[in-house]
Amino acid sequence: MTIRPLSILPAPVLRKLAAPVKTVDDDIRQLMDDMLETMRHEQGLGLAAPQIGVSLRVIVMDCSDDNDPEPMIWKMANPEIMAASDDTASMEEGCLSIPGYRGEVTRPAEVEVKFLDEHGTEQQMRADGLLAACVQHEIDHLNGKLFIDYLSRIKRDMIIRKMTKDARIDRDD
Ligand code: GNR
Ligand code: NI
Repeated sequence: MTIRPLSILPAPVLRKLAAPVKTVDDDIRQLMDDMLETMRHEQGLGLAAPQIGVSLRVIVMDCSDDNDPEPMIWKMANPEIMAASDDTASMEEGCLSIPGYRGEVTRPAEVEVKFLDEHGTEQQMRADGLLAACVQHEIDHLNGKLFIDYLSRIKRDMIIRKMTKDARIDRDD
């Protein structure tokens, strides 16, 4: 397993539509494991392939918590939201690709997601709470969407402006 460098806003790969995985083969399994290692290294709850510069529809998550001893490690290719609840939940979100910023995001409280597991077998999962927010946040990444797109235009533009300026300063070092 390898820790891979993160793509940070305004990296163009974060705004692209990621391509579907054709076959879940050893390369995809390697990608999933690298993503899990990178996510853990960065102390994130989830990671989408575009965040390490790979424009493919692959996400990983580890939303294990103290109340629920069951490990919640997920590796998904081509995840799709099949159903979403009408009732919503708000959560303070952050993103490893937008370090230093957080914002309140409102999303469907419960979702059903269809995906291919690391063996290429079709699976379905039902999520609520933090896991529901996380899986929707990761699937958004595959569609070039970021949590800041749910904030007010003024907040979003402020974050983009600051991150773009920081990127320019970093390049000039
Ligand atoms: O680490 C993360 N925390 C988080 C908190 C609330 C909702 C979603 C997330 S995902 C984020 C890691 C990340 O950027 N994944 O794309
Ligand atoms: Ni993110």
